[in-house]
Amino acid sequence: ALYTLGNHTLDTQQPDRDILAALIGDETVDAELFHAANTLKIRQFGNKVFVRGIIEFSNYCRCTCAYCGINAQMTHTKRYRMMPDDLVNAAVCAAKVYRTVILQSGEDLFYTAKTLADIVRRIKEKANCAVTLSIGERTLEEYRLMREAGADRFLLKHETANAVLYESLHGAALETRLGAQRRIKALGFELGGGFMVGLPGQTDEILAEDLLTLVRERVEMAGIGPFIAHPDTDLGNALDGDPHKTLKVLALARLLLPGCHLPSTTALNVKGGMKNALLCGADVIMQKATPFEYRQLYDIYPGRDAQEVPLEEQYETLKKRLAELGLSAE
Ligand code: MET
Repeated sequence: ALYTLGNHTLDTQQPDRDILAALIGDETVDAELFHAANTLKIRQFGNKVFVRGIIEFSNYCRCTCAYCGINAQMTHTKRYRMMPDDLVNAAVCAAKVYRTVILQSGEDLFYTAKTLADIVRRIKEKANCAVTLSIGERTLEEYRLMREAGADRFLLKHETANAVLYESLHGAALETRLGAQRRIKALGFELGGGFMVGLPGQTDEILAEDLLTLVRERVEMAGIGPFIAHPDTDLGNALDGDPHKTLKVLALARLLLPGCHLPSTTALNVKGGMKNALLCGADVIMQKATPFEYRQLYDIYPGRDAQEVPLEEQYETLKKRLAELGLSAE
């Protein structure tokens, strides 16, 4: 499709990096951009919002991601991990409310691929839900065990498409991450990618490259959230990402990837952006289904909602909020 936005023309078949960057930087196009993204989202999904339950089952992590409050260097973080039986039970409970359950953790090798595969298999035996894994980088053979056990989808964001910035934040090469995404995709998982908006040193050209990376890697879902500085990390004094710019990038992602699932990310919700996200391209919401005792401890960035509201009640509250926007939970 061709979109005329202000004095820019975006060809979504042949998206141009400089045009995307110019659109991100030009505030006169915002109203038109948001309108185009919302129109396309409604054409794709009607007034439906897909609601997922996420269980954050371990905050142990071997990685040193500079932005992350549970990275391996956070020696003051109180660590927890759920035992497999407890995780299966929590997932089966979550599946009574949500049709998709996301299992997320730090990169915690306590859970071997076989352990994770067994967990997935048991959940799929007991509950009629889709299972999404978000557990970081593993080998092809490890991912294969999880896929064969019935895991449907996998979230692994590229975080930033700029190789220098990626390496400075992760102490590892961007190609390593892209390689893991390609293994996931090759095994037939639905691949969820995504990135942060407002990282220190990020430019609009880099954000344009982030959008093109989603297209190139053929992601089926993409989480796009503002960077939020965690005070205990090396980036503790950095400025947070701009929620408004995040919405613009989200809207552009909708135009580039019409059928892609785009959550209103938890980080954007923290910044009060949920309503706006759902009105400019997002079609997915993630709700916490982590057992109450662990919610505070999964401290990846500050301001996250650790309220102890039972899942059914949380879901009813969300449905009411969505109804006020003319949307219905699916
Ligand atoms: N460790 C996983 C990843 O990096 C899950 C999200 S980060 C807490 O993809």
